[in-house]
Amino acid sequence: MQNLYERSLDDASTDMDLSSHNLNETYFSHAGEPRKVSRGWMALALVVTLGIILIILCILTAILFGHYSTLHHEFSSLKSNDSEMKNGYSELWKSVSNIMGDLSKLKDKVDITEGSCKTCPPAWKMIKSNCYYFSSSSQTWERSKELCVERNGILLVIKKEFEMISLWPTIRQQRYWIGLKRNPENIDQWEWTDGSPLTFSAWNEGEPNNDRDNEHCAEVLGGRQSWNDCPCNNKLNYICKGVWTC
Ligand code: 2F8
Ligand code: CA
Repeated sequence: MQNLYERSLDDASTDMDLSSHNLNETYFSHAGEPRKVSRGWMALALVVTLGIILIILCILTAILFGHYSTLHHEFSSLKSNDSEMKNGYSELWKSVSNIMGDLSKLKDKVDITEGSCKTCPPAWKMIKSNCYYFSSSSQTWERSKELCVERNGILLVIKKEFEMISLWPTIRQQRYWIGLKRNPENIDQWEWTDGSPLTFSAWNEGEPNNDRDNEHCAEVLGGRQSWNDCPCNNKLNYICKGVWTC
């Protein structure tokens, strides 16, 4: 004889069996053995999907690598073009500078005492029929030389003393670079920027002294109406001379 508690436990157990049976019915009746096949399909599908993803990744990597190689190649050729252009530009610049020097020498042969200019470009000064540009900004010696060529002139080359004398009133107390530099192969030898040697000099007393072995360019000292050697990297104002055109 079961008591009420035992009966209700039995009922509950029967319910659980039933629901478990139902579950088996719905899950295993159709699945049963096929349950294993289904897992196999899922695994296969997973492998296929992963395979496809892997292939897509490989293709994308190959495409990206292809793009990278093309870009790298283009970048390298741009870089080499750039350096070729820079070399060409610097060669061209040297040629222009040399031509300006040759013109200056040629002009010296033509002009005995004075220049032949009737007018000068704006900001240039006419002195004894020559045109000169007295800069208002200061630059290194090398940059001053370039800037004079850009202005169709030459960093001041003076072949005769009377020309130097004609410039002092305009130079006044200022210091300016002139186109005179030591020959790098023989530092005791001074050369004008047109390549010609000194034909006269106006060195200040005790100059050129090559202070600290670092004074390879020449300046005019307006206050002393003479020349001094000083470091080429110093920044000074500069004087250009119109060479061929006025
Ligand atoms: O006393 C002359 C001497 O004066 C300066 O050096 C102290 C000049 N230096 C510069 O202008 C940088 C020297 O060139 C000059 O000889
Ligand atoms: Ca000096």
